[in-house]
Amino acid sequence: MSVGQRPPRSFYFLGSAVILSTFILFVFSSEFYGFEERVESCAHFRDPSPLWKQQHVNSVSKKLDMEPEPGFCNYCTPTDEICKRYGSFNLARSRAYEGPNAQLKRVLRKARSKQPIKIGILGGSVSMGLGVTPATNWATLYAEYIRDTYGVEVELINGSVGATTSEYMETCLLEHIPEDVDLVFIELAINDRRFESLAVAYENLIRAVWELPNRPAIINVQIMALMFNSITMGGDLHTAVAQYYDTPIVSVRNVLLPQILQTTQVNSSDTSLEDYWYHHTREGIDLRHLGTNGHRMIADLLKSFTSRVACEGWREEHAARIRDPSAVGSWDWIPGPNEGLLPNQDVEEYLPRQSLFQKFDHSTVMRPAKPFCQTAEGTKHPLKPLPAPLSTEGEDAFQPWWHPTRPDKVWLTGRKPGVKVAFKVEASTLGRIRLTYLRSKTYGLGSAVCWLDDNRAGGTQMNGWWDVDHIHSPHTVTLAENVEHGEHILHCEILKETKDPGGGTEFRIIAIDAL
Ligand SMILES: *[C@@H]1O[C@H](CO)[C@@H](O)[C@H](O)[C@H]1NC(C)=O
Ligand SMILES: CC(=O)N[C@H]1CO[C@H](CO)[C@@H](O)[C@@H]1O
Repeated sequence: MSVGQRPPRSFYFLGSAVILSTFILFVFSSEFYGFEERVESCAHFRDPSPLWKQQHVNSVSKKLDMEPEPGFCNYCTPTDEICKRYGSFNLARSRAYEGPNAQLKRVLRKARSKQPIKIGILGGSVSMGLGVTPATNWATLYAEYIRDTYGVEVELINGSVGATTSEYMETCLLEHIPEDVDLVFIELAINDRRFESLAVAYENLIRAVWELPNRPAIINVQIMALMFNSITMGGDLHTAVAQYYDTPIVSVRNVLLPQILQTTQVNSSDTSLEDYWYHHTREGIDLRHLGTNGHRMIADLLKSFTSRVACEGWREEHAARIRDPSAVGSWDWIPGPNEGLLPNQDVEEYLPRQSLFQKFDHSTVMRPAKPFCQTAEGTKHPLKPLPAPLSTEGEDAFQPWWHPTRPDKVWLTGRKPGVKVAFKVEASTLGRIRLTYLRSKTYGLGSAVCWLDDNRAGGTQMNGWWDVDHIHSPHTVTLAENVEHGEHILHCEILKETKDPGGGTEFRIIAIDAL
């Protein structure tokens, strides 16, 4: 029955509706009342009044021999310089996902106990420092902040790589940061395009970092590029993954974009904000790379975020010490065994057993990630061919080669048909083995077949020649998925046949990796 056909409501009808809804309201409120009697609401413990908080914190301090709150507890008080500069409104916006930060609190506790902290950065060209000096790079500023705040030794390892994606970092991260890092920043939001495959790779990267020996804390830094076909980028798919793994996100875009949009709406030729925050080149403003001011903003947002978390951690520890469960900053009520909706289990630093991209079930437990990666340019993990007879030896063998004008670009190169090369690879979480090789129209590149273990018949042919002008580009092929975890042998052999019209048979391997 459509709205127009509805019969007029009689008084009787209306009256019964009122009685009915009153009854429902009664049932609901008595239900709710009953619930309130059983379990006290969070509000009971978490009085939102700032005045109450203030008094309470003071009383906690009194109980602890007046131990004053540390300096980093000054969030948006008159001594908070960062809050003065950006305003609490923008700081709040920058925290795209905040979370409880169990890992980061643990790392900051370590810093407070004066143990050295190792910080690793896995980012793109912005974090690498394109457009700024090393001293004004956000990573340098942040490391200084930790050093100064806690008076500890901080080792900063900037493992950023220009023009890289999560698909590379998920297995090759240990080429760029050491295994024993305490804190890892991931800055790939504008390097990854908005492809689901890259969000999956990003998930693999988070799992791989998570399982490093020190169980490092992860902070996702999302910056902003405004030169692509859409404003939304891979980072927007990362956000869902980051939340699933309970890793915080600090977003520059959340802060800057509304400002830029509004300013240009008022005056469309106004570029003052872009000029201020971004890097300038001879060709003009570079809307991919933040400049010195942009780097300072990233560092400031991260400092503000970190001090908030540090303060919350400090308050929790102090509250726990005096066993006052209602103290500010302590967890909300923990339900007893027979009440509440959440079981009292420790999920504070729990790595989800399933991938976000799998169907939920009760039995899947992903195997620990053991990222495996060897690259032709690698210094820590270079490509290592196995000895004869698995690999051809002598002057025809695959060997590292680079053009004299570009010594930074290295390929493991073989040239003659029949030349073989083999590598030991180790699969873990996914049982996935990949190879990356170079494609070019003009380098005289031929084809190779690569296979795993004894399965030559199931091998994959790879063609180094492609019909694309002026682009000499890496291409990654998945050779196998869901293979047994553990060691495998990856074989390649150069073929006689080639797609190159000039008859070239050279084949250049860039990397092999497994997860
Ligand atoms: C708009 O911005 C441009 C560039 O900053 C400036 O030259 C111009 O005077 C502005 N126009 C108005 C109406 O403010
Ligand atoms: C500030 C800083 O540490 N920059 C370094 C980041 O990492 C890249 C790659 O290792 C270096 O080239 C930068 O100097």
